Amino acid sequence: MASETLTLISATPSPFARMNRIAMQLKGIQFELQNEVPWESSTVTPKHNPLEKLPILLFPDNKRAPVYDSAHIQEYIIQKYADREPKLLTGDIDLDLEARQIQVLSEGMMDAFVLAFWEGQREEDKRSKEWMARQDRKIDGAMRAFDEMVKARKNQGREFLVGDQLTIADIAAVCAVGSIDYIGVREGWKSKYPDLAKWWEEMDQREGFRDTRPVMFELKESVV
Ligand SMILES: N[C@@H](CCC(=O)N[C@@H](CS)C(=O)NCC(=O)O)C(=O)O
Repeated sequence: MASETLTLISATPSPFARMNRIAMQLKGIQFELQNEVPWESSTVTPKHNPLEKLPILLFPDNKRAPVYDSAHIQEYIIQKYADREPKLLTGDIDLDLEARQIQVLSEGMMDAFVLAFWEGQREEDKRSKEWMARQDRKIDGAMRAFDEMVKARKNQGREFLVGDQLTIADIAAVCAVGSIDYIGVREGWKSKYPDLAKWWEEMDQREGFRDTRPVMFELKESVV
């Protein structure tokens, strides 16, 4: 397994795929990045995932079924490359459940962000204010929750969200907060949550994080 090259179907701005890119880079897993625009008709995502979403992990000669959903790909990486450092989980059941919970929160925030983004792309009179407000509440709720976690950990003198080493929780939270920062949908978030901002900025400089930051792509087809 160590020498095989995997393929990650990704999109340059995708915070979901970024989670997997960081984990694979840190573990030294060989992979090729196949960048796609998943909303365009030419995308190959429906061939590999009935949900038509990326990230998707593909295997040489298709010897294994594609693995999709960012959190599930993290699980695959952790389980199948358990012998490689960093482990990205702590080995303690309760702490690891906590790490996975933070990953769920991050993924949910990114999902809400994507839904709000597309709603905002509709013509003004076709947008649902209620729907946008619902997604905005989820994003703001998650930002508040991340800020509270970071503050609590800071008070305990801890650098990471769970345990004493970097885990999938830190990776997921950095990618989720990074998507908000990158698109600029929450101007002033850094002054509203200074502890979260400081933690995020430091984490975002780390190996694996600094070279996977989002890059916008050009969308040529209409989506909504
Ligand atoms: N929950 C999924 C969400 C992935 C997702 O929304 N990916 C976007 C790209 S950033 C996508 O492929 N969207 C295409 C679509 O929704 O049809 C995951 O964590 O992998």
